[in-house]
Amino acid sequence: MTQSTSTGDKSATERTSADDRDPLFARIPRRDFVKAGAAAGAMGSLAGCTGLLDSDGDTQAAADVDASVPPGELDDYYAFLSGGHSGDIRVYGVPSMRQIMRIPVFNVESARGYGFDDETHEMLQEAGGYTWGDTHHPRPSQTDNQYDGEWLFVNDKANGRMARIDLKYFETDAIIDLPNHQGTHGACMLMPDSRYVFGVGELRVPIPNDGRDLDDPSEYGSTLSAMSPDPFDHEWDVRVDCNLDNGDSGKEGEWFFTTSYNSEEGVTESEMTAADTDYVVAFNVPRIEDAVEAGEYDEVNGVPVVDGSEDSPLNDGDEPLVRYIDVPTNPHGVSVTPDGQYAIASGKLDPTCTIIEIGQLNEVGDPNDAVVGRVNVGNGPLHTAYDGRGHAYTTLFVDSQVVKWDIEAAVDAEMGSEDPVIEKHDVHYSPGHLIAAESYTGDPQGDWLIVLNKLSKDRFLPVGPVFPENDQLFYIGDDDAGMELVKDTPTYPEPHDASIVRADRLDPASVYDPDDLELDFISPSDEDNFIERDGDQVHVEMYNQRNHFGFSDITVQEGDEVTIRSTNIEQEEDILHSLAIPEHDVNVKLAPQETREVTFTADEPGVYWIYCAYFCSALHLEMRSRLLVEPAD
Ligand code: K7E
Ligand code: CUA
Ligand code: CA
Repeated sequence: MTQSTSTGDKSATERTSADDRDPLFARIPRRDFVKAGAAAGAMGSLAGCTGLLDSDGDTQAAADVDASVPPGELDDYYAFLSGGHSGDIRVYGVPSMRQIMRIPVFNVESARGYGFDDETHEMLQEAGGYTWGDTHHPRPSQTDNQYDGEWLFVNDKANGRMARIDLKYFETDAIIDLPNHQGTHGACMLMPDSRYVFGVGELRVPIPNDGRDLDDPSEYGSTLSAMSPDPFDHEWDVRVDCNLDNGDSGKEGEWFFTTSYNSEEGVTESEMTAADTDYVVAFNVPRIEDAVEAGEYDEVNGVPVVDGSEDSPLNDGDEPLVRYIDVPTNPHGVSVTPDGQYAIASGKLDPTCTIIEIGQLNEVGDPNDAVVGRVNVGNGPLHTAYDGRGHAYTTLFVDSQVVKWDIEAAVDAEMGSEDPVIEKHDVHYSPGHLIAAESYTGDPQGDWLIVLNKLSKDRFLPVGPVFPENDQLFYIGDDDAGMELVKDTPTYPEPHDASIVRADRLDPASVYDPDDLELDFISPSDEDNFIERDGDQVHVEMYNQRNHFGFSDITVQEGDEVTIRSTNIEQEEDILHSLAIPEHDVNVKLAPQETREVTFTADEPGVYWIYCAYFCSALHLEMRSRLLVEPAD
């Protein structure tokens, strides 16, 4: 292991920050910490401004990096963290690590009324009707290998689904239930332009899973599922016999990579760890498209399923559909370097990362010839991120460390060498993913790195037996000083992965555009506001604003099915109302200019106060109407 020392005289321009790269970035008020820190270093006034190893072999703190964002200032980046079995997405600011928002995806969430109004309720029902999911891999859409601010896609490992989040509104707007695999784990788009969204099937099952082959695991399989991003539609599947785990895309619109830890096709842990090697599975997307086009598929559950198994006839010949590359037993993460040259698989049970040269996969012959390097990084390597300066950063779950290593040095070194390792830094504790700013684009920013630790142990005040996770922020912009740990962040369980996006790449709306909504805008005019009865169905349309709803009383009969549609007509940002009805499980969020509809049954006679749950003005408590439910005679 080598460690260079800092000269302590780095100039501001030598250090990388987002606003050095793009003048647009300067529109966001930000701290001047990088320049200030560098200037202080130049004056020699900072103690400990070195990356020297101390006697324990740990890296000492480098220059004081100030990651604070003072009151009134904004962060440089959005981080989108998956919520794991919370089923949601969390939005953080970086470098403050403040949690700014949560976006419910597969979970019902009352603060945002998600799953309560008719539209989101039906979306969740049509996607299976489950009340939870297990989000792991939030992936923002890209154009030309760069985040374009349009969509965020995320998997559901629990129920085999993929969801789309509209980054204009930071809302989940579509969910696809994938019928031919169970447990969608890896998730990523085909780069450079997000032409497909891929859901990677981890849990092998019979295909279709309809009761056949129950106890014949040799007949089980999994699929890589391809969806179009917009409209969000399921296009085709590729079937494989092994399982699939994590996934990432090449940069040229051709290859998509997944890992497989169950080449054995086993069902128990000992069976799944029996073989010395498993796979990186490389999918040739244009070849698969040709097969779909030529009708070379079986239709299963309404989806074209192309056979990509090892002995598929489609894998014979000059242009195999799917290539199986041997890697040491039970790998986990796979990610493609920013230049698109290599796919790097993390060994998990093996202390190495395997480097696959993507260009060589186009050569006919043994795909194992594409393995051009294998670096010994340490125990339990799970995931690898990039800084855009030729370094890889890999989490070591077992060693509770992050290891920084040199990619080209690893290609040049002997297989299994430790020499490419530059630095190891302790983390707290047992890291899963790590993510560097814009790491999986063509142009990583190279300043911030978040390490998502599974265990926090002693890092926070005790809160009983359910511990928070610990998301640790590192500054990685100074190769001489080394990685610097700047912040611990307790997180509600359990983020798996994240994406960090430069703030100026997004342009969220602060009020709704009524043209983007399906339901018609309800103005305060008399024609727009009415109560209509059709048999035992009552339809109400009414606007709302500070500090009232369109009707002060709504009278219905016991047993009526009531639909209330309402528009928040406020033009002013941040003035939300809601439509909450006690004892009816009704709770609809209404942001400015937003129209939503809710349907419920008025099954108990009595008086119910329709009220607003968002504190919207000094007369917020008085913003209410009566629902009068008359007894049936
Ligand atoms: Cu390693 Cu789902 Cu990417 Cu968890 S996965 S850590
Ligand atoms: Cu409207 Cu409170
Ligand atoms: Ca295995």
